Amino acid sequence: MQVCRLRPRSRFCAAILPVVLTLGFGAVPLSAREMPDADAATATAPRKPNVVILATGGTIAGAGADAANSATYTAAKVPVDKLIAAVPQLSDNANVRGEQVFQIASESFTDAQLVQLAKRVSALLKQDDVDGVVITHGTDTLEETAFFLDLVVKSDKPIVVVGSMRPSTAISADGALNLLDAVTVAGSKEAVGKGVTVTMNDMIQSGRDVTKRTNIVPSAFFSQWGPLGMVVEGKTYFFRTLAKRHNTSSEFDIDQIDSLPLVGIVYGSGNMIPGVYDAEVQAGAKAIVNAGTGNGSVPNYLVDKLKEIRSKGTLVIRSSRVPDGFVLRNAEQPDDKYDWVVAHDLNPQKAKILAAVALTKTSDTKELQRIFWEY
Ligand code: DAS
Repeated sequence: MQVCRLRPRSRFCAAILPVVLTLGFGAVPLSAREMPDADAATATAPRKPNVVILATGGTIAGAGADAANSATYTAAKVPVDKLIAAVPQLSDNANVRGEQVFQIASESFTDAQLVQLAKRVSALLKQDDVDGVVITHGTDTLEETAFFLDLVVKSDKPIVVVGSMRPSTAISADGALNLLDAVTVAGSKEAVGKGVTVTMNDMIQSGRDVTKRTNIVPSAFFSQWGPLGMVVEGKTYFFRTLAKRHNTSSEFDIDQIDSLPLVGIVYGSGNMIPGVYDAEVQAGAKAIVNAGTGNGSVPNYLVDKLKEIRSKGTLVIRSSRVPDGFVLRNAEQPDDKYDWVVAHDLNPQKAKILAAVALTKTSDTKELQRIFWEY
């Protein structure tokens, strides 16, 4: 087209040039800089994140007899490939694949299963082709699993634990959107380094802080220090970060843990039974979390029993049955004098998880107390 180069404004060139450019365009390798915007965008668009869904059971995999059954159903029925197939939008934001690790209601989780799950999460996140992991889980002990993974998986890649309060067969089931939100967070760069999260009811909760506060409604999960953020229509919005050590800043590593020491919990009330503590020690408990009344109070008729089991080597950790606030050391009880540990703001079930993890490294009460301040 030497002619057009010389007289580009001629009628002939004006007519022929677009045709030549169009015909030739496909054959001429243009750099992204020269491509029209649409092609440049495609050429430099970030790849979709690769997210693995580890299914363990729970209501999110539950099925009820009737659409009106929002609370009467059987948990842990639907397999992971059906969970994924039921939400085709999952592939909008990520490349997703699933593994069925367990198929149980989460009240049945054992420490051995916690360790097995954490080892699988850790192994997957070491792979360069895995950007994040989602764990579908029953809601009953979801908070313990999320906290455990927060403590022992040495990766900053997003780990998101998700459940549902209604089975997929119920009217206004919450599982599909919770799962979509979980995959969004697991694939988001903003979630890197934020600790293990829990996506329920549009909220992004910290696995360390969150607890199941109501046992029926979709808004069941709550963190007394507030959620980390929200996930809305495929986007994550973070408004705070976790102040406590977690994942890569944790001193604990699931690759160095094969089992967890036994830790018991005794729930505080009036007229308690001292023999319960002896039974827990005889059953092998290395620590007992005392879910005391008020600020972790211990009845006067139990103080000697707790001092006795401490003197025989069992750790005593004062938590509280009161959901919010935190247990003050040396306030209601002379913890220094009795060599007891306080659980700070951790509820009894989370204090049990942290105590078990800490006991894989130390049984020194000063070290234990440091760990309860820092995690
Ligand atoms: N039993 C409950 C559980 O598996 C059902 C649920 O809420 O997920 O935790």
